[in-house]
Amino acid sequence: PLKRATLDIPLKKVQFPLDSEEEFPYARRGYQKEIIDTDGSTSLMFTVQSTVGALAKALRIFEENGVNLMHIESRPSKHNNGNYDFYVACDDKHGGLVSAVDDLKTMAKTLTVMSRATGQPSEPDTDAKSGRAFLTLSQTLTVPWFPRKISDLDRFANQILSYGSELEADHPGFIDPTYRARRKQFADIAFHYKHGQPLPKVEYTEEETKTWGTIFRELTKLYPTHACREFNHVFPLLIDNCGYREDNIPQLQDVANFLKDCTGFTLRPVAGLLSSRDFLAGLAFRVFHSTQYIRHSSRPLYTPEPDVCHELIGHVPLLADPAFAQFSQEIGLASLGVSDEYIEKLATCYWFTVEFGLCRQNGALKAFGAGLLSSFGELQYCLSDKPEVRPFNPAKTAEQKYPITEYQPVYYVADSFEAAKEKVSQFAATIPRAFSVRYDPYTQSVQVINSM
Ligand code: HBI
Ligand code: NLE
Ligand code: FE
Repeated sequence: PLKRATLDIPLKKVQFPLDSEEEFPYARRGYQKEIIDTDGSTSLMFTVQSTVGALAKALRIFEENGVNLMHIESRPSKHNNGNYDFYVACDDKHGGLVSAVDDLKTMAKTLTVMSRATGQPSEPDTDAKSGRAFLTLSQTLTVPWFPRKISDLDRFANQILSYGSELEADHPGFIDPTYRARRKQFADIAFHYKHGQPLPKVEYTEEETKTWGTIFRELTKLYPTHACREFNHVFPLLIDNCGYREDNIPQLQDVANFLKDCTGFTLRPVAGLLSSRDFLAGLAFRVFHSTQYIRHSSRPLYTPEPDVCHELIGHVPLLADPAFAQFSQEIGLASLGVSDEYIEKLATCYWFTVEFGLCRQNGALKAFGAGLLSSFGELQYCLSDKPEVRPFNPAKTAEQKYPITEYQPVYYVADSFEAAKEKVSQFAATIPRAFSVRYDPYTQSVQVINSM
């Protein structure tokens, strides 16, 4: 039986640039799903029996339905003798895609629709014995659109999540009009950024630099005893090479140059919070979306939101570590095209490692999570005897609920970045997905391989 492809589930849209006060992107999570339906963002993957004219017949279907093809690839199917896989990207300006999909179903052996506008994807069946995902013949799947090349990340720029209910409306950053105007400036810079451009240079105010200075000074006191070995190894290099100083907020471009040399990671300015799906997809390309604004000066030592201090002090040092970079990319690759349910699980694994992870080194607990390493308050708390600590185990950790505006009640402990990466790959292999992905660093693109 054929399943119907769902191509247009309406989701709430956010307009950008944001001008009304209410739409100012602010807090983490608790937000609704807001996806702008971008054009040209649907791809289809289908398999046809290799007979004379099979491709021409399939192409005619697009033509007849007024669907413009922007890209096409073909290759022999992996397991099905005599079958060919086609991968096409199309632009559905005239709305003929739904009926083209219907027509294609009459001839295609399998059909996968990957669409930015898809809400919940359908999932492939899973073989009871091997646990592997497979497609039955003529089964249509919908898969959420995901970037296939690094410049596709430009599409995320206008998909910023607006504030949720969890951050109190009396938060200083929320009511101070000068601060809000400044935040709007930063949002505009990021909104106009395109892949390949130099990272925008920002002149920070005296007040902003002072806030950074307070954080920098207090945190650097704790690192020798509280941060993991890899972090303490890289931090002095950032001081030497990237202008990390108490009286200077480093520029994203200088930091990105350094990261590029260490692990190939790059930074991209981002206007605010991205959805977990988009944020994780960036990691698949070794791109870290970085905010450039700074937290409100009245509460320097803890903020629930990412800001330039959190990104540069918390995240950047470990993105320069090869094993950690690989671990981060692994989570990113595992996330491409999976269902919302699994995005949530991977985001939770990300939360308890990259953001709030602990590790054991020479018998002592140390922090490696960026949310800990950028918060003077939580960095002390996490190694005290107050919170609970458990071993990191992706399948179980992925189920853990967590607060986002206060210190974590539970932390997870990884043995090493290599071991954590291995565990994440094993977990990723259990996620149902009708295709596998392979990252090609030469072209900075993801190859999609029909794995049925
Ligand atoms: N968006 N801009 C931005 N920065 C983050 O650190 C971030 C995000 N979206 C989601 C997210 N982090 C994670 O906590 C996970 O949900 C992936
Ligand atoms: N709580 C962190 C800090 O104050 O730097 C930010 C966490 C962002 C996830
Ligand atoms: Fe973060």
